[in-house]
Amino acid sequence: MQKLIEQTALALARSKSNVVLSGAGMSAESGIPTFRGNKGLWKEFNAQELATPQALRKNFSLVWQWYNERKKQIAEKSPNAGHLALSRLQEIIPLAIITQNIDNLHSRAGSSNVLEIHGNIFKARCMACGHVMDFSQTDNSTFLCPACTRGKLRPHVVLFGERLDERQLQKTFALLQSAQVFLVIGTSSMVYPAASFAEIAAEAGALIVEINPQPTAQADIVLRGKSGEILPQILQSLQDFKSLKN
Ligand code: BJW
Repeated sequence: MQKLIEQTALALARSKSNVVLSGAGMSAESGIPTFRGNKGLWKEFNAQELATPQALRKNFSLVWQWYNERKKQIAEKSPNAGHLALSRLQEIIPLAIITQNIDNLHSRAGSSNVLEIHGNIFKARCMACGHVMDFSQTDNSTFLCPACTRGKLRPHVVLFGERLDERQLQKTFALLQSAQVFLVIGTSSMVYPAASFAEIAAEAGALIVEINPQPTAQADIVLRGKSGEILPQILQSLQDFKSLKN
């Protein structure tokens, strides 16, 4: 494993464009449940009833209740050693982060350049005019948009069957084309379009590194383990290279 970590650190140090794709496993060590697997959210909750536009139309308040509960739980959690290592890496090497997570933990760890392609649970969006705003309320009332004053607010998240934001997708595809190293961290790679990003980056010439305790995507370097343990080791190794060079 140490050799693979050093190989990854060296590749990151040499590359002009490093890109991370993170998924729910990135936040597992912060105590936020993943979606799939034995203890995943989809074992306990029905995605069709809670995370689709049909559910939002049929049972608006139930969907809000579910997101409010999760918002309260997430607000009590903190970034873990993996989030902090990525944020520290951004100070040393060029590194962009594409995240499927809506938990805001990359930003709270101090990371910049984060594309939240599935939205952000601490934001709401107007169903009439599309205005997006910070939204910390967790009571289950229906709120109207302060911008247009007529549309209902919904959670600013991407539900199954909904399109991802076009501008975010354009930025994402530009990153996939330019990436020299692409780190796939803590995602089962089952949900599209994110599940196709590693393949697109590989076709464009990126070295693919996967960090996950379970086998998932095809990768050139597979670091089998928890991101909160492996990312700090990559950071350490990269700092060692840099100090040797100086
Ligand atoms: C660790 C770890 C540790 C654990 N360290 N790792 C067939 C039928 C129906 C639909 C489709 C279909 N084929 C394709 C689709 C489309 C659909 C889709 O992909 N479905 C698949 C399930 C098949 N996709 C969509 O609908 C997307 N939109 C779209 O495609 O639009 C196109 C369109 C075109 C034209 C008109 C309209 C639309 C939207 C997808 C939105 C996903 N939304 C959710 C909910 C978001 C809000 C919320 O959080 O509530 O996003 S679902 C859920 O899955 C969430 C996640 O972001 C996403 C991905 O999950 P992730 O992150 O991979 O988590 P897990 O749990 O799956 O995996 C965790 C991993 O971590 C595991 O591998 C562990 O081993 C690992 N791990 N501990 C490192 N410590």
